[in-house]
Amino acid sequence: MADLKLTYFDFHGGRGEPARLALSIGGIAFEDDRLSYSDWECRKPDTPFGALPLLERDGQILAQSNAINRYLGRLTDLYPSDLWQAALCDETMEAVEDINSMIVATFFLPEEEKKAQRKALVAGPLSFYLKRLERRLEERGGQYFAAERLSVADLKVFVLIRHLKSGALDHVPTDLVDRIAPVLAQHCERIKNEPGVKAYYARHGAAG
Ligand SMILES: N[C@@H](CCC(=O)N[C@@H](CS)C(=O)NCC(=O)O)C(=O)O
Repeated sequence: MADLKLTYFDFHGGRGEPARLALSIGGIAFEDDRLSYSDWECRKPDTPFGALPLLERDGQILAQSNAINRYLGRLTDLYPSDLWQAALCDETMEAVEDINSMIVATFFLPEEEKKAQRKALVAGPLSFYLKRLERRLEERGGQYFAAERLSVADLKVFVLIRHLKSGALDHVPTDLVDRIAPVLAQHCERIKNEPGVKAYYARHGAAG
């Protein structure tokens, strides 16, 4: 088995979390390299695109969260082998990336501007994407985003929805998902209760 190291920030969420979950569910040993923001400033210049997460495999580096998710999904049987189902899994992960990019763009704004932009996101594209993600899930049976079984797409959506519901994002109502996309909220609960996901958070002493 190759030597694997996953590098990401030291919190239970974000673009690196689906990869940590996939490795854990797949029972694959890896070095869980968690950086503080001050460590990151020193390491950033030497990374391929100046961003995390990174997966190191036998000394070689892979960047871009969804490339990492696909690779680890294949390694852990959490990525569909059927080409069409794989493409549906990708579609979901890219849609989540669209949402992530919109949210991240508000992180470092002055308070008043952040408030205005987040309210506009909630009223517009964020709600639109959540409803459309829900519709895609329903079209595929309402349980999983691809191949009618757990995949890295479900893990990525779970991490996003949990974040939106957590209250960590000022001006994004914690009941937004429950109100406008209840099937996504149910999906989030279901994935949280997947045995591998539960076991991961229990090991890390986190609520999940
Ligand atoms: N397209 C990239 C985006 C990566 C990205 O923006 N990562 C953020 C954390 S989620 C980051 O490294 N931020 C710190 C920085 O840009 O210095 C991916 O999906 O991996």
